[in-house]
Amino acid sequence: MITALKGALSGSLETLILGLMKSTAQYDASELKASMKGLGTDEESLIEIVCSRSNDELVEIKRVYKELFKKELEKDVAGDTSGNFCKLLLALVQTKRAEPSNLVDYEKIDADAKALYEAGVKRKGTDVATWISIMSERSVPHLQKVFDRYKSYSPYDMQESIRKEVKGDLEKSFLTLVECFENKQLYFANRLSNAMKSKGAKEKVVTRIMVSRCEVDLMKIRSEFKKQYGKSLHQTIAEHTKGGYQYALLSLCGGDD
Ligand SMILES: [Ca+2]
Repeated sequence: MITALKGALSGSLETLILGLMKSTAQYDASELKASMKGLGTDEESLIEIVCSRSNDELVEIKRVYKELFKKELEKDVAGDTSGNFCKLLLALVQTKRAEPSNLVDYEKIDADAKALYEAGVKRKGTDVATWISIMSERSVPHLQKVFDRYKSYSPYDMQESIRKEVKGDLEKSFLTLVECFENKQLYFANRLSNAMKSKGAKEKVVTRIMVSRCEVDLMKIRSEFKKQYGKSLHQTIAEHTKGGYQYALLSLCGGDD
C-alpha cells in the first residue's frame, strides 16, 4: 500500500499521507532521524520535537528509534550537536523528569526559582548546567510554579531572562521548553500560525504538527489557535494552502471553530 501511495501521490500531500501511515512515535522518531541525517542538521525540527514532547512520549520515541534505526537516539543527538545545546538535548532525551506530585513543595519551588535567578540574571555569564538540570528534571506543574515564583527574584520573567542570557539554538531550545511548560497547545498554535504566514519551508512545519498532534491534542490546539488569533485554524489552513494537500489538512483539522 505504501508503494502504491508513493506512486500515486507527490509533494506535500505524499509526505502528509505517508506520515499518517505511521504511529505517532514512529513518525516522531523518523522526523528526528531526518533532521540529523546526512551533512548538517535541521535544528529547528530537532528542537521542536525534543523540547515539546513529554517524558512518556520521549521514552516511547527512544524505544521506536532504536527499533527502526538500530541506533540509540542519544548517540545520534550527541554526534550531530555540540556544546550546551547538545547537553540540553541529551538531558531531555535521558528522560529524567519527575512525575507530577500531589504534594506542592513550596521550599523546593522557592529554591529552584532562586537557583535559576542566581545562575542567570544575577551573575556575570550564565551557569547553563544549573538551568539544564532544573528544566530537564523537575515536573511540569512544579516548573510552572517555579517560573511564577521566579518573578519575585528577577526583574525579567523566565522567557525574557533566557533571551538575555543565551543565544542561538540554546536560546530557542530553552524558550520552546518554557513555552511548552506554560501552554503546550498554544506553542503549537503559534508555530502553525507563523509557519502559515511565512514563505518557503512552511509546509514542512505545518505537516509535521498536524500529523504528529492529530491523535494527541489537535482539538486543544484548535481552541488555543482561535483564542489567540480570533480566526479558526480551519479558516487559516483554507487561506494558506491549496489542492489535495489543503483537503487533507482540513480533514485532519476535523472542523471549523
Ligand atoms: Ca548572566
